[in-house]
Amino acid sequence: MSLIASDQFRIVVGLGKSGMSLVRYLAQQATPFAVADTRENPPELETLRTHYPQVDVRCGELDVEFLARASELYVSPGLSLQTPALMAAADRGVRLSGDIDVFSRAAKAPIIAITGSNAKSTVTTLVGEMAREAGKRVAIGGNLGTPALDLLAEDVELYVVELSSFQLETCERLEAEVATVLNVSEDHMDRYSGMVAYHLAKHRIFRGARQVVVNRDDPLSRPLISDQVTCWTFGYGQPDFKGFGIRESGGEKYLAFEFDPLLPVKALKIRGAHNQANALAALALGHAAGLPFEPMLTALRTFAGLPHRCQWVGEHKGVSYYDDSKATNVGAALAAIEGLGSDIAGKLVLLAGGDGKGADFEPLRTPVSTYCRAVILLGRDAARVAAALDTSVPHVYVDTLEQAVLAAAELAQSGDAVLLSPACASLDMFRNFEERGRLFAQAVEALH
Ligand code: UMA
Ligand code: ADP
Repeated sequence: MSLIASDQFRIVVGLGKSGMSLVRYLAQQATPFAVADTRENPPELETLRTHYPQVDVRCGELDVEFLARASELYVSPGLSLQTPALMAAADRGVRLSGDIDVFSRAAKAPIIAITGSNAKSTVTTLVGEMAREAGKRVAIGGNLGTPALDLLAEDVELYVVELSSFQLETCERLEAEVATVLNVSEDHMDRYSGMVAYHLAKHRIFRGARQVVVNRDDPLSRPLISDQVTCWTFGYGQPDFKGFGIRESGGEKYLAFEFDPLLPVKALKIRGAHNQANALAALALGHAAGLPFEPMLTALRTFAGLPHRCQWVGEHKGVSYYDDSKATNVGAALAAIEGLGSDIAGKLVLLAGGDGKGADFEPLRTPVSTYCRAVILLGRDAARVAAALDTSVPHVYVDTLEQAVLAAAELAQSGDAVLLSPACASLDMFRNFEERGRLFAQAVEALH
């Protein structure tokens, strides 16, 4: 393949899952391209060499001269656009783009696009289940599992994609049928210059959207849109026109649309007030996309939640244990503490700490004081978490998750819940949040 600068020549930067999906797509389209990755041995190198031996791959430090030969770079969401070599290529007129732009241009069916600091995977999966239940040929993925480009197929009737702020940074115009920013709270402050930059990245999801879904309880979720764009809302309060919310009828709480109750809250399998908001968001997105209520409500009745998201993993001596290992930021832990704390008879023993990603833990102070009997701390930023909490709630420092579970079991009383909701990433001690959650469940099992 020749490397003459041309309007056609692309370079895929980053050979992980999304990079490999671009390779497959570009090869199928017969678009000339090469691949670069800063790692000596990127995860998909073997796959590329086996199936596309003719493709030029450059591993190790990015070479600006090489990158500048392309008209466009498809940059991995894992790489910051502030990477000096990428900025230098952009200065030389190379366009920086990503897999989501390519996906949106290629997709022929409507797209439901979901971002937010938290609850993306839960809501994406739930909307996918609703569409399936409604008999639609639906493809579900994006940041969640299958890269967006790998979802493309002729017979798909609806795409439901979870998008991260990293993916949205390189997305010029998504043109979703329905788009939402579920909520905005601090995350990834090790990658962004501040909340404004993070917020701007998330709100790129609304570019070209025909309908939007807004969280009434979070002003940062509200886009600036024209009157032509239909706006649906969700939130805990009573809903009004075009709104989903909670209504009481006969002393019972219901998920409701406008003035009509739809489903008793107690029919939901997913626990906590935050999951009621997630159910309402999913209903709003599905309704906007034209899904009928009946199958959507069936999906809500059966959805038991995703692993590691406030997942019940066992009971011991009258204490329930919940794995919320996916709570890798403060906003997520906050939702779990308030959501579960207000839902149980006793108090919470919270397990927190890990890689704090530069976050401010101050917002945890009041909910921890209100709902927690004690806090067990572990990981690199344990002391930083502790420093933000009220000293009236006892703190215990431990070195391992096994010790954490033993300490929690000692302190918890019957009717309490032990909640692993670390407010931190797991990477300082574990391979990923899944491993942290699995080891927690094993330690709980070992109590018996
Ligand atoms: N990296 C390099 N050099 C490179 C390219 C990547 O060092 O040239 C490193 C970076 O540290 C980067 C990591 O490798 O963070 C992963 O990059 P990758 O290109 O190998 O990633 P993919 O396998 O393509 O996975 C990406 C998303 N990862 C990130 O955004 C970090 C996956 O989201 C997503 O599922 C996948 O595309 C398919 O769309 C994961 C994630 O952690 C689950 N997302 C973050 C989150 O949810 O908080 C945003
Ligand atoms: P994401 O894909 O955005 O990380 P998940 O659905 O995987 O979202 O949930 C991650 C964590 O976010 C959960 O473990 C929970 O602690 C928290 N969470 C769930 N629902 C909400 C919500 N509505 N608001 C804030 N945090 C939430």
